[in-house]
Amino acid sequence: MGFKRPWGALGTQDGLFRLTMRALVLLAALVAVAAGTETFIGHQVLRVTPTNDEELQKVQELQDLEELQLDFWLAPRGLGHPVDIRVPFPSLQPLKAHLEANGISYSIMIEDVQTLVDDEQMEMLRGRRGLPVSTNTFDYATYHSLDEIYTFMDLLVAENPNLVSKLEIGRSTENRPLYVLKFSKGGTNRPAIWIDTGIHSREWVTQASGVWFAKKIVQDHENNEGVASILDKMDIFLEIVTNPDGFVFTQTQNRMWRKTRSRRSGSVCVGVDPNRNWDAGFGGPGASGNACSETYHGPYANSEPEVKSIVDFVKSHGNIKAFISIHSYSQLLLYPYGYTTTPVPDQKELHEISEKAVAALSSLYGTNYKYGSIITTIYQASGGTIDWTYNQGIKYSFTFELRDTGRYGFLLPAKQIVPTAQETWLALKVIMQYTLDHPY
Ligand code: 0X9
Ligand code: ZN
Repeated sequence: MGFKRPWGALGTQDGLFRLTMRALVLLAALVAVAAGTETFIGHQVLRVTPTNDEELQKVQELQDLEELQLDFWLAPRGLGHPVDIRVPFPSLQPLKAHLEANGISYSIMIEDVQTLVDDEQMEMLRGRRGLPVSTNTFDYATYHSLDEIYTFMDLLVAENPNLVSKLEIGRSTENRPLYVLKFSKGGTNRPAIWIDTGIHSREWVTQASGVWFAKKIVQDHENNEGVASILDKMDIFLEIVTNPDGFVFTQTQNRMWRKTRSRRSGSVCVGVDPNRNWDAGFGGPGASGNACSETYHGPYANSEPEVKSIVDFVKSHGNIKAFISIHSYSQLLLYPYGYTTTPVPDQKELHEISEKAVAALSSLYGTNYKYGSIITTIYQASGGTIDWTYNQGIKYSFTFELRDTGRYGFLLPAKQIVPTAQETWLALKVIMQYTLDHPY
């Protein structure tokens, strides 16, 4: 009728939907600001891939520039390996100028971090109807709160009392229970497999995968293609939310929180890197003594209750034969050591198992994984989980870095949860089956 709406397609249902969505996102942002939640508006994730020593040096130096508040999603690993940096909006221009001045090229992996955080938030709110009531109707394809995951565990135990039980191995700094699911067909102190997810709280696909593994174990516990033969001889222990304080913090205050939430006098900075706090090369190169660093090793080994509780559990159990600690992202399967270049005595065997596990993983969706020792494949990291477990005599000590390779990084869309868990499960089964077949 000659009248043109200034907002284009808004007359259509689609336009209305988009406007509603935008209003909801805006509302969510306002609620976030009101709640003191960290926002990432205008933050970008930049990728730099050093190609010579000078560039590598320059990129490494960036880690010490506290004023820029850079968040290294992928720390420097060496020549030819990408470094991913979340850059707050005010630091973007200075950093880009600095890189350009030094002739270092970069690409933008994520244009606006907050957009992905908003998308994730919207996805979580979609279809949320209170706490889960059954593990059969539980939505495995979305991210969940701590309460939902803890309720899921109770449901799983209640539904399968002869297979699943829940242990409290300790309490977090903020006094949250540290729960471990035990899958057992009986026996006393059978040889066992340990799996943990979520020790770094922002690596959300790992806790979500842990939930999926728990259900999968129950579903396949009588299936010989599944875990029947494994569970006939061994127990499985699964700690899904290994860093609950950090996890709650990622959902209420700061999506990008990695560490624990312990405080110490003399520093305003909170938290310890729980993958630098173990008693294996503790405090050595590849960890920081600066309490404000994302790789702060803590005041002493096992200072974090989240770590100490596992240490005590592993020691008192005394019969753990495989220990698998799950992180994201990068698509890697790693074995010790991280703190020293000295190869482990079982290097050849661990390498062969990794090759088979990665082949199984890739067979499902073609996801490409690399594998090797931590120090040769990623970087030197001291005080790490599996270096300690290996030195305790747990030969089959592995750690995964799940999807992806950086398109979304820690903000992996929820629709990738189930495929990630499914493919990872194939690799886990290879390691568990090998452990069963090679008693020691
Ligand atoms: O730096 C780390 O702790 C690990 N990378 S992460 O992005 N997940 O923080 C790498 C260290 C190697 N050890 C393990 N992956 N456990
Ligand atoms: Zn991690």
